Amino acid sequence: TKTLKETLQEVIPAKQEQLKKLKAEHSQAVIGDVKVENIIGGMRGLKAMLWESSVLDPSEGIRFHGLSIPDCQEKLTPAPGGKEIIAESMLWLLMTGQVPTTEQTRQLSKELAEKGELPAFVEQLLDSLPKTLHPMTQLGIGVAALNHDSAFQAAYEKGIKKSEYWTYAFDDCINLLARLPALAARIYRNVYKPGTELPKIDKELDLVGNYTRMLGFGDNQNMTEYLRLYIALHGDHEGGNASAHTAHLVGSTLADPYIAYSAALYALAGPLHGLANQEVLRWQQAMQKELGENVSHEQIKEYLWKTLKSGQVVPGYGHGVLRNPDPRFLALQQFCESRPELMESSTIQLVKKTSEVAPGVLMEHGKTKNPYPNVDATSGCVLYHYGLTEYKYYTVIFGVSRALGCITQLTWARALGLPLERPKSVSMGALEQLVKSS
Ligand code: CMX
Repeated sequence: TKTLKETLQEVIPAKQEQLKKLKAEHSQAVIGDVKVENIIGGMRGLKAMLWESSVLDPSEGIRFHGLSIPDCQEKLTPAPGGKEIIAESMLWLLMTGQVPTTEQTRQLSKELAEKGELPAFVEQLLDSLPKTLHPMTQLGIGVAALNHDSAFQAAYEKGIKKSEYWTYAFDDCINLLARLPALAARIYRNVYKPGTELPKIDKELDLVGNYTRMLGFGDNQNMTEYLRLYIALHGDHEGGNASAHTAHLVGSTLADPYIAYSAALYALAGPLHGLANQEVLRWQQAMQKELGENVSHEQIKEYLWKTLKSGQVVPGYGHGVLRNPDPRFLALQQFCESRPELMESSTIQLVKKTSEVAPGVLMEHGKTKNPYPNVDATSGCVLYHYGLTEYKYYTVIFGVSRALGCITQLTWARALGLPLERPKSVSMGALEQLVKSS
């Protein structure tokens, strides 16, 4: 059986050829206009970067190399005894564009488990951080510190050819992913369960199986399966979102994958992006506290208006690209609906009821281009139900997941020899001149 790296080695030349042809034959072709609204509107809608592993369609949502979420649920190998997509099979698909065999998936699980231990100095570094420091800040620090052992940085210092960049970047990427569960679980233990024993990595388990065990939820097969699905679904969402774009931008300076991904984590830590899943739980809990049990749709509607009138956003709703309910939201809801015990949870019921009322209220409010729920609207409530109630930790789980897409891009950007990213900025005065002369 070929390893992931050997498979990549086989698929890279064709992609390099495709890019070469695009450059040679179409470099000057015009594919769109730049409007003033793109420049002052956060570059929405501007097609300005290459990203191979997934494409986000505004109405139907994400596809990974052409496969929708239901396609992936049907085709990608689950863990032994499980049903949900696992990180390894999703990574293989993202990296190579191919659906891996069960044997390939298991081999990758083994490789990740073997590489998963943290260097002692990183453990000490994490243990020395104040417990009051946000878990996302801690994760970014831990990931950046792993660059102590960066193969890419060492090779670059020694002097390597551009054509060799990707193999060192790939090795760093795999080591980074392998170590994320131990890193993220250590932060959880330090902050929320001090004094409890962190289990060692089980070489027979998949990445997320190990992560769940290290968090202390390994006995709960439902939680393990939920986290497998959660982590596979949050892995990649094309390139323009803030975390993915940050990893790509920083990586384009030839900073090694660890620091590039550390930077991406801090983009993920903003409330308009990944931190929204923490915000949803915080907001829903405040709603529950104010309104009590058995909340009616009418009461939720009033609470939504109160949030909007106080000038805040409704967390978990809206999207920069999507214009329909997020299929990741639908897949997580489906997970709940297939388990009656989840549907009885008051937290999950409240999230569901909110999703039935919020689109109408947001439409009436009339600002957001997308009144529907995004994945963050529901991702936290299942964690909460299973006992992972510390919602300031939720974005760390997103951070373990988003590595899948970012390390894929970091590897491919080096394999394709993509250049330093450096768009042109303009001042308002220059923009006025440009408008006059257009
Ligand atoms: N609640 C209230 N107002 C909202 C809103 C929401 N959920 N979503 C958008 N709006 C407002 C915007 O703030 C903006 O208002 P202003 O004109 O006053 O600035 C207006 O509607 C237009 O925004 P938009 O074009 O529809 O949305 P953007 O592309 O600018 O922003 C996003 C997208 C996600 C930041 C925004 O919808 C939002 O803030 N949502 C809540 C936070 C959230 O759930 N983020 C997670 C997104 C998914 C992820 O990345 O994880």
